[in-house]
Amino acid sequence: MSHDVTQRGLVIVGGGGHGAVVAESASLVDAPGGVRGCLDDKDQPAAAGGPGGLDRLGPLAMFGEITAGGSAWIFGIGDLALRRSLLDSLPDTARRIGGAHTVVHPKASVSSSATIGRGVFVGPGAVVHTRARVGDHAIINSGAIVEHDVQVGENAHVASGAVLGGAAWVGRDVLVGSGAVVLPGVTVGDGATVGAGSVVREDVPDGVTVVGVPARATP
Ligand code: JB2
Repeated sequence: MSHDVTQRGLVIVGGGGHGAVVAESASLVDAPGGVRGCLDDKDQPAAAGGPGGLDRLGPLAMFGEITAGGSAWIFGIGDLALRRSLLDSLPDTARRIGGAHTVVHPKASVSSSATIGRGVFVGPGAVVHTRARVGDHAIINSGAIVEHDVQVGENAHVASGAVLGGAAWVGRDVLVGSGAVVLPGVTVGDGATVGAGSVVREDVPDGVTVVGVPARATP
């Protein structure tokens, strides 16, 4: 096991199921220096070991060293609150971004007029359309559709099969659950959660969870 943070290679921050997906996707594209391994608190995280398994480089507490050392890295963990707290543990914006590396699966489709931030993961079958803007560290997961002129905030997660209609606006740290639909032009505020399969027809305030068809705030 190596703890040399200056080594080349992409570090996956989190070694569970999402880490495995991000690592496999990165291995199919041009990750700088290949995939070096993962950080995880478990000695034997799910993404480690076995054929094609990741090396575990150390615990999540090494995140600061990894970013300060200039390693290329990407979050490989789904928990948005944990991702946010790791980002906020870093001293300033420059270090937050550092070597954050974007991975776009080769079977995703991203418009040439879309803007994709740093540290973003775009999964297989996802579509990011004309003039959409995707913020740093966001996840556009497998089969999600981000329509034209949509904005997705920093560290938001558009889960598998979700659809964001044209010019929808999704804030930072938002989870849009699997298969949910946000109708065109609708705003989902920072830190909000949209339950899986919901259909969001009206704006969602910051921090509020909505579920159902049509989506309503949970009490
Ligand atoms: O505080 C923690 C924590 N500390 C370390 N909270 C959570 N949730 N996980 C923590 N970990 C490490 O993250 C665990 O040791 C574990 O190895 C990893 C989480 O792996 P898991 O497979 O449980 O979840 P995931 O984040 O990789 O994937 C979730 O999000 C994806 C986007 C799942 O819900 C997936 O189904 C989903 N596709």
